[in-house]
Amino acid sequence: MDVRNGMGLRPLGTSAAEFEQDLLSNLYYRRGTTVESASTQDAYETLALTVRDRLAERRVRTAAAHYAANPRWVYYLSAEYLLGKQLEQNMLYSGTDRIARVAMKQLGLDPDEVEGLDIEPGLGNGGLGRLAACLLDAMATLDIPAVGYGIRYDLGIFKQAFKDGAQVEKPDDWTYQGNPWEFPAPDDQQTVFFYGHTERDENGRTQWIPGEIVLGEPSHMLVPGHGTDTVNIVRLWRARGSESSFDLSRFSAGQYAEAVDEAVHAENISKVLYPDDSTELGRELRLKQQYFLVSCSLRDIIRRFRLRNTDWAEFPKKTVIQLNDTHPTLAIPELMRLLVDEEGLGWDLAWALTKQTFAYTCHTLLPEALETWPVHMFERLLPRHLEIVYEINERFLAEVRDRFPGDVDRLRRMSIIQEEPERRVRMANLAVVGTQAVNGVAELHSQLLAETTLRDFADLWPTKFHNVTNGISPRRFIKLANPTLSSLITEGLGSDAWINDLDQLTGLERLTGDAAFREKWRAVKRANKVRLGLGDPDSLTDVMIKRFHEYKRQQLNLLHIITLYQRIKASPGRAYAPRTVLFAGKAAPAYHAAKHIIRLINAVAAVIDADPAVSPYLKVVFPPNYNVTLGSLIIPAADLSEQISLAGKEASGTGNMKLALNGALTIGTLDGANIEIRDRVGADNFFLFGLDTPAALELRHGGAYQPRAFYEQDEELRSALDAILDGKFLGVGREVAESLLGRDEYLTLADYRSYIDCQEQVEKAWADTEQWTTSSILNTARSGFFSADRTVRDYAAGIWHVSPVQVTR
Ligand code: OX2
Repeated sequence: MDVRNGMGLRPLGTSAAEFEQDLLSNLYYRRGTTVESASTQDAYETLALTVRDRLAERRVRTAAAHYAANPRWVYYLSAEYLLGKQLEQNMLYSGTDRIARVAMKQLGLDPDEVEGLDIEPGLGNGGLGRLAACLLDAMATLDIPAVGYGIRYDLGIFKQAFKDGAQVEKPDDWTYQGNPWEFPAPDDQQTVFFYGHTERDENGRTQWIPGEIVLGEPSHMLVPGHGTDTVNIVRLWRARGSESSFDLSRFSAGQYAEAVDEAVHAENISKVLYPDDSTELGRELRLKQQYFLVSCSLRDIIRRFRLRNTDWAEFPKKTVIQLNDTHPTLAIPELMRLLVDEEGLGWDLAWALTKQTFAYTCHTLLPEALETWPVHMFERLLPRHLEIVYEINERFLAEVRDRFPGDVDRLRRMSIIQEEPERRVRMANLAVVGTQAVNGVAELHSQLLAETTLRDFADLWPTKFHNVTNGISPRRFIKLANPTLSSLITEGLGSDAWINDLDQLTGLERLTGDAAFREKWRAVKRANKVRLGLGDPDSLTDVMIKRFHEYKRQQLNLLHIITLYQRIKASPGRAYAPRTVLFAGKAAPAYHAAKHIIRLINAVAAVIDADPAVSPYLKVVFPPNYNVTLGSLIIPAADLSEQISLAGKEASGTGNMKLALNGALTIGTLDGANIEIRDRVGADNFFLFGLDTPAALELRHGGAYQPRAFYEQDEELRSALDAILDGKFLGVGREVAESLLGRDEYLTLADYRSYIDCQEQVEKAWADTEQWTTSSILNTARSGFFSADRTVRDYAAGIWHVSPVQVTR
């Protein structure tokens, strides 16, 4: 049924002429202007609305189909989403990309200029936030009823700029010009409590008397599926002061700042993504954000449940809530509070329902990345939740005591409350105890989680632990990012069905023998380098794009660059294969060691650039402000993908998958999903180096690791580090060299020689263009497994137990 007809609305046309009419109409009625006087911003907003209208119609039908089916829903709770730009994606998914451009030209508008105004909502930091976006995309594409919940931060991830080579951070006021993709939903506003105390009422029920009340204002963006009519949503909450938070009498008395004090305080909750947590207040704000997200979302989930259901026993049958890392873990005690205190359910029933409802994805192995909150802060902000956590813990520890009598050490390790050196709430322990499934994000990661980080829990509940290897959206990361390669693949395979069925890429394998296809393959890669516009398109484009973190080891890449530089300086006459090394990524504002690495890279780049003996062969580029948009330009241009973290540290990586899918060869360690990439693309098409996890653990924890010994034994390594220490690179970066010679936490010096040798293998392979082309095609052909569609199918079958709901016309 066409819902519009039922409502007396005219269907939206599919021709360029009809699109043009709708553009004119939206320009007139929504922006109050005409083509003659429209600004580019008017044109952009109008284009967005005209595209959005086509998806809105599908959204209405999706909501109707879902309501009728009363299915089991997936609710994805995440503090971060890196959705990327919306316009191009929504044009593709609504099938309007071609007609929209024709219509704009008809109206005398420049499509590229207009589309250039689309902005990227940077509501996340890195892989975790982008994974959330890829999974939403795949859920919609697979017709899974789902809602993503998050926070509508006023300011997204900071904009990175360089000043004298050092990172500086600028605020990202992403909705400064408005956001045409957003639908406000004021009717679904929620009320959130903070602080205060608890009381027992006459029935023995606990009541939380709050000390602060904040409003959660929802809006949503559309999450269309590709090649289907399903349009899901991502609902984002923004904090608002309640009406009473504005003090009119103070305002009248001229106390303007004091008058809005309370409102500002409330609104600060959704002000910035991950506020600086180097102060106590900053940390409390972050905990507040987490509870704000959880409280608004759970009430909304319950509201939605009640539209079609009355019996609480049905709740887990209709609801699965996936916790994206520990940030939304407060949802567990919050659901208990709602069920026990507000709904009057008994503890045991409430706990059974809660546990069945939740699942938890862990994204790290680094102990320092496992969140804990001081008990005193938790208690002040969320007094009732602390009582509930204590109760959960007490009952849980009784179970452990039963299973492992007398094992006091185990109790201490597994307790949700850490006692020493300070009492803290361990969020990962709470997340494992309160869920029916826990998963890691790559095979190695899941295995290590069960053997090390969460070992005691895996002993207790072995079947609770799963692996779901991450994946990426083929729509975003090849179809949209790499249109020329996509066309070539479609031409080679004879259809574009591979976009929603990425395993079909294996059909490219037989084309490795087709000379004309190979020629086109190389031409596409070259054209993508020209499009990127950084460095010689005929040079080996060597790419490292990711957050800056010592465990990821950008410093190892840098040592290789310095070694190359010194080799060229030492033997200038030789013919070196030109290489462009590209870095992109941000460092956390307070992470000084990472910022030193950034500064040193920029200094090395400048020194090389200024040296005519070296610059024809080696170039280092570092475009600032890496984000989804910039990634989409870099990834298609890469020949070599640097995935060089210390083995056992990178949970999965997803950039590694994007680069392989776009025909880059990987140089990498046996870490995270690199292992699965290598298994699939074949060892011959992957450059492996470095310690594996057991060797790294032994070296690190054997206590005998001495980075200085490597420095002393290896002349090239010594000379690279000495150059930094001697101030050869604008006097910058001594901290980096000193840290490597001091503790070298991530065994960079131990892996240096193996890495350098492996890079020589890369050079040899690059010299054989034909062999490289074959490897490149095979990397793409064999990357189908890394589609987020496969990831979502794994979640659906192994953890969520949900089925698709078709949206019919
Ligand atoms: C990242 C992990 O570091 C990365 O390895 C993984 O691919 C990504 O999550 C998606 O699973 N914060 N970000 C991550 O983990 C945490 C914690």
